[in-house]
Amino acid sequence: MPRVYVSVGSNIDRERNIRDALRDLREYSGNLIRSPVYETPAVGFDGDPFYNLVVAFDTTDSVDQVVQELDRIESAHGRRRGGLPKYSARALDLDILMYGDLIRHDSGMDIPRGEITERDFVLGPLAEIAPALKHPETGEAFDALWKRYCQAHPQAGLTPVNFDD
Ligand code: PH2
Ligand code: MG
Ligand code: MG
Repeated sequence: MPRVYVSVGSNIDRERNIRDALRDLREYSGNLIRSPVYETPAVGFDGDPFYNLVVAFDTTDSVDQVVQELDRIESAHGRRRGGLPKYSARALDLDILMYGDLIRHDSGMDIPRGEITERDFVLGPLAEIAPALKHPETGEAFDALWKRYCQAHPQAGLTPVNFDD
């Protein structure tokens, strides 16, 4: 059964939206693993800081079904579909990072997601919950990728947040 990894972010009413998203993801998957929650400066635009984390769960659903469910949860929590510039404030953003070792970069899919190796708020939490797991395309373990990222970006700032859900 494939394990799915999902990046979770919010910078609008973030406490409530992250909590609601975790509840819905638990209800959907039954076996949610989550990283700590981090406060991170908005990347790519001037805006309020985000809460970000990464979650994982095992599923028997297809990748298309998982993406559809993530879209449904986003929409249920104030996320308007379509028309959102890539870099803008968002109530809830659920981005699928990996679906088992699937590689699929077509028809709107970017799996494994390029952001995994580009964003501290994705790679850091991912390396925490899956340190020994290997990137499906490069074969490198996420703890090694994160170590290298931190060496290359000594100013990278992930601030852990106390978050009860
Ligand atoms: N998501 C974006 C754009 N910028 N910055 C942070 N810190 N966290 C995000 O999740 C994020 C962002 C677009 O999805
Ligand atoms: Mg995103
Ligand atoms: Mg998104």
